[in-house]
Amino acid sequence: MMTRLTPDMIKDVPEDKIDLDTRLMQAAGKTVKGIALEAAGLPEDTDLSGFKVAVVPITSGLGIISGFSASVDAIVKRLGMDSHVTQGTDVNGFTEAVREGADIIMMADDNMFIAYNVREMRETDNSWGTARGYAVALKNAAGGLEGKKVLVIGAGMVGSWAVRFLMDMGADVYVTDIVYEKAERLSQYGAKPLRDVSKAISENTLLLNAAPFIIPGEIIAEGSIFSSPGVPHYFDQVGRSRAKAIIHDPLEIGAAVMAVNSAGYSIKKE
Ligand code: PYL
Repeated sequence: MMTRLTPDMIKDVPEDKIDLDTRLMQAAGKTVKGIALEAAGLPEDTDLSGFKVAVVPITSGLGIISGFSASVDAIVKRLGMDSHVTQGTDVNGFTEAVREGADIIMMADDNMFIAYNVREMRETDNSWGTARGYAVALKNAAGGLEGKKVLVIGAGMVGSWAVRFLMDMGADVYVTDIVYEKAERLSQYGAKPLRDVSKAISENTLLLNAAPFIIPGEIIAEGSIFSSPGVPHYFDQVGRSRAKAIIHDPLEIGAAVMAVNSAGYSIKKE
C-alpha cells in the first residue's frame, strides 16, 4: 500500500512553488520534461502539444485529496499537453472524458494511479512511472550508472521497478528493506539483498530511496546522490550537508513520466 499523499504535501505543486525544473537542472542537468521524455524513450524535441488529457477526480475509498487533480492537471500542462479536470467525478468524469475525445485519461483511487491511452488501450501506472523517472534522474545526476554500485532502499512497488530499471542501465544493484524477505525477493532480478539497512546506506553514495523512511544524516556518506521519491520526505541538516544532491518531489516526476509514456504509445505508432 503506497503512502497516501496529503493536501499539505502537494500544496506547492499547482504553481510549481519549489521550481522543480531549476532544482533538477542543478542536480541532474535535465528538466522534468527532459527526464520524462528520456524515461519514455522519446526524442528530446518530441512535441506533446497535440495530446488532450482529462484528469478525473475519484471519490472512492478515502476519497478526494484536495489539490490532487489540480496538481496532476498543472503537471501535464507544464509538459505542453492540453489538460483539464473533468466536471464529473468517477464514472461520470470518465464518461465525460471519453465523450469529449480525450486521448489520455488520468485518475487515481487509493491503490492505483494510472494514465490510460484511450486510442492504444494501454495504461501506465504511477509506481512504474515514479521508479523509471527517479532511475533516469539518478543516472543523469551520476553521469551514467554503467558498472556503478547503486543501493535501492525499499522493496515495495516503486523499489521493485527501480531495481529492474537500474539493472537494465548496467548498475551493480543492491537492495535493502526493513523486511529482509522483500529485499531478498528482488534477487530474482539480479539485485543483491542487504540485511542491515543503516550499514547499507552508510556504505553507498548512489541511492534510490523508495521507502517512507526519514534517513538520519549521520549514516549518510559524504558526497551521496539521493534520488528520493519516498514520501514522507525529510533530510536533516547533517544529511543535507553530506549529500551532493537530493532529488525529490511529492508527485511531479512520476506523473510526468506516466503522461509522456502514455503519449508515447501513440507517437511510436506513427
Ligand atoms: C499517487 C500518489 C503518489 C503517492 N501516493 C499516491 C496516493 O496518494 N494515492 C492516493 C490518490 C488518491 C486521489 C483521490 C483523488 O483526489 O482523485 N482519489
